Amino acid sequence: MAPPTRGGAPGESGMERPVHRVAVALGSNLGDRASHLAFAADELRRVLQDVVVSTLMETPPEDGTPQPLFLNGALVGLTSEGPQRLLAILLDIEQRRGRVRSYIGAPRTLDLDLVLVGAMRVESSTLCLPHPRFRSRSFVLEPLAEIAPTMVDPVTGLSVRSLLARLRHP
Ligand code: PH2
Ligand code: MG
Ligand code: MG
Repeated sequence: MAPPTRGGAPGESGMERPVHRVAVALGSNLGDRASHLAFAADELRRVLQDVVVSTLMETPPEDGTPQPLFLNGALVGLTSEGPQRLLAILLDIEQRRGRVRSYIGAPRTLDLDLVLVGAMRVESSTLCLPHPRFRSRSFVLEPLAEIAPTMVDPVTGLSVRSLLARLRHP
């Protein structure tokens, strides 16, 4: 895979794709949760540059049937891959950790959600960007605010820090 460009001086072809900052939400509530999340971070370090991983936090399950506590975190990194390719990479990592989709919202060994890809907005049958529910999820905003407080939601124009403050003090 060609290394991503960093903007600024173009290379010989002048056709490099732009680099964007990506935010991924990490979750697990089945099996060895910490090891599933560590696996995901290791795999994502192979495809993203300058990866930063948040503290992991145990959180009660939100909006679903009663199920085990989650271990949640967030990860940011740089890439020139497009969103569909990133989604395919995340789904592949989930599968290699034994993710089984028995029903919507089922407990999962590993859930990797694409939250933000730079300022991109995507609405396809397979992918919505920004993630449609991340603004109301403290288990996404809290760890993300720790590692990327100034990252901006292109829909509201608010930073992750502001989104978290708004969620805490509506
Ligand atoms: N993920 C969900 C639904 N509910 N609750 C917590 N605490 N953590 C999650 O990662 C989570 C959830 C859907 O993916
Ligand atoms: Mg999810
Ligand atoms: Mg998911």
